[in-house]
Amino acid sequence: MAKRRLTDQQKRRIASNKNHLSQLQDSTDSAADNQIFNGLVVSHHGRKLVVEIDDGQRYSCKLRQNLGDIACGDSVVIQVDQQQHGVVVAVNERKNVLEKTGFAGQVKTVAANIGQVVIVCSVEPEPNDYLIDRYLTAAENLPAEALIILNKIDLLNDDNRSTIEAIRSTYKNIGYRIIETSIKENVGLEELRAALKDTTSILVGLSGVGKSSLVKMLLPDIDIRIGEISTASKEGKHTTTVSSLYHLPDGGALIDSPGVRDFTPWNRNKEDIVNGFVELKPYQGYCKFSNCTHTTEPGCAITEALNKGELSQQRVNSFKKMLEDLEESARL
Ligand SMILES: Nc1nc2c(ncn2[C@@H]2O[C@H](COP(=O)(O)OP(=O)(O)OP(=O)(O)O)[C@@H](O)[C@H]2O)c(=O)[nH]1
Ligand SMILES: [Mg+2]
Ligand SMILES: [Zn+2]
Repeated sequence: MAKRRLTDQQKRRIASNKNHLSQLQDSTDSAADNQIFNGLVVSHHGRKLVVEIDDGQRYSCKLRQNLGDIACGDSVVIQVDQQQHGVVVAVNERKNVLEKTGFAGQVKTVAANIGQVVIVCSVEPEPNDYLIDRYLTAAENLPAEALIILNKIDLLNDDNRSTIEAIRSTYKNIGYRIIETSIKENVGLEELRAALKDTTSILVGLSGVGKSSLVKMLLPDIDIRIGEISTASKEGKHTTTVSSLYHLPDGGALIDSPGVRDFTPWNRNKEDIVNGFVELKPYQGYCKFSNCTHTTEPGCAITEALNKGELSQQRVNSFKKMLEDLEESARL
């Protein structure tokens, strides 16, 4: 590969990003024999990242300590030495960033520059509606499109049908798109393929719902681990441990992420929660009491709408639970 220094255009682009100017100057001082590229973070594990540059070449890169939390989907500047070792020297401005709270309340970056959050649920393991609502809140606040996948519909039977029906109608009624898929029976895959075109989507959801299986189905040639689910607990075994980005043949990219283990919401404040429940927004501010908890107060606009059948009880429960969880985390 031809040795390349920073072009004037690259210099201008980077220099315009004031946050990273000092980092870049720092790096170019010692860059005489190094090549500099713009690239995309396609996987990230600990302090090691894999960065893909424009021509498709991938470099395993280290991370400068002062750059903060970098994630899959980040656009970065890397410096590659003669041994082909890369170092990330700057992060370009992000469009958005998806975060979660891990153990002990620590906020972790899941992915950056997301166009669509694809919430993958399955017939087995059974969907968790509070988790779906948390992801929808996150998507609304990024902001990014939200899409719900109901995978493994080949496993529908008389025992689980009503649960799945309830999920389907709740989210369709408030305007979210749901695609039903089965990898086993080849259902919904073309619809999914079309929905993923020309944007960067991240697959999120419980372990074992089939996120990696969907990626494998769309990109049969890639090497990706698929895990069995436990026959006893019907839960996944956390097979995927690192988020990875894959390019789709029709345009667009797909990030596979590890199944969630913890249930701590990552809402920063009450406004995020209010903004996250699209169908509740029209009622906000119409309760008699400004500090209404929407439980037993008279003149509660949300309770009235619930009684009229205009809202879903499950969604209102999630809304209240998210507000309670936020208060609780503020007390900690
Ligand atoms: N019956 C059925 N099984 C499926 C389907 N899709 C995936 N599976 C199975 O579900 C199990 C879990 O699949 P994975 O793709 O590893 O799940 P995942 O969501 O990536 O899980 P984590 O990486 O742990 O988060 C595997 O045994 C798959 O074969 C489907 O449509 N129908
Ligand atoms: Mg997986
Ligand atoms: Zn109220």
